[in-house]
Amino acid sequence: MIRPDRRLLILGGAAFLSGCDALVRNPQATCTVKKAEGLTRGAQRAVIPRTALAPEYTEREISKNFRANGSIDPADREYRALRANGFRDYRLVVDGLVERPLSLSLADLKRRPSRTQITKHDCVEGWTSIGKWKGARLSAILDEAGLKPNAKYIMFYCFDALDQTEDGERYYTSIDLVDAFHAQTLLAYEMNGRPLPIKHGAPIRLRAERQLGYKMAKYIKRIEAVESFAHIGKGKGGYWEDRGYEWYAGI
Ligand SMILES: Nc1nc2c(c(=O)[nH]1)N[C@H]1C(S)=C(S)[C@@H](COP(=O)(O)O)O[C@H]1N2
Ligand SMILES: [Mo]
Repeated sequence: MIRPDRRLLILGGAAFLSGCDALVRNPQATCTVKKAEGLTRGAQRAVIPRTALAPEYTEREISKNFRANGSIDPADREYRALRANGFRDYRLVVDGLVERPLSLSLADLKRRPSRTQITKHDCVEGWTSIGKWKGARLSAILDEAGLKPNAKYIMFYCFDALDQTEDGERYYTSIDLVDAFHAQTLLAYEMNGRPLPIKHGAPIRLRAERQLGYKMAKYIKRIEAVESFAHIGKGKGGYWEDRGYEWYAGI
């Protein structure tokens, strides 16, 4: 792991947040999360600001075989047509509680402010993999669209159904504005230096590095800003959330 210059120091069982305390005075400051052994997840949540960066890794630490999970080959007819054409006709729709709804091609997204990061993916099923991601910063896309003051959550609607049928319930999930504007939250179009593979969510998947894997929507079709998700799906904010997973999956 790259040693962050401003890091959480653990000395004799006590946790010192370096740089993180500056966040209290300046919300634009960033600090890096170093997981503290002996601290429960609850205690970590209590001491580590949600804007802190997730740890980043070196090229050498990239997993040889990054696992693919959930859908790996969407059956959706529209998706298959887009895929057959190399996603040239793909448009990402950004709408809902925004001043300027957007419809962005892959080329448009690649022209937006980007970030590259090597991070560890943490699936609730108990496996992790390290990968390198490049994508458009979600914060820049949301600023371009202009969130209305009552927007509280960002919904991600996907092409795939987990039962892999044409009319199955589509995958979806949501994050709040703290995660949406987090510096490492990306609409990723590249993985390990190549176009995002189909099994990992082509053409666009979310990277929200302070969240568990099920929050990182693959095969994104539409992004919607909402005030509440009570009226969407079964009302819990996502496909897995509707089936009992916690809405907040922060790590
Ligand atoms: N659209 C969609 N997004 C998804 C899933 C899915 O089945 N469909 N699975 C989720 C889960 S549980 C995990 S762990 C990650 C897996 O991403 P990967 O296939 O790149 O490892 O994607 C998440 N996003
Ligand atoms: Mo997962």
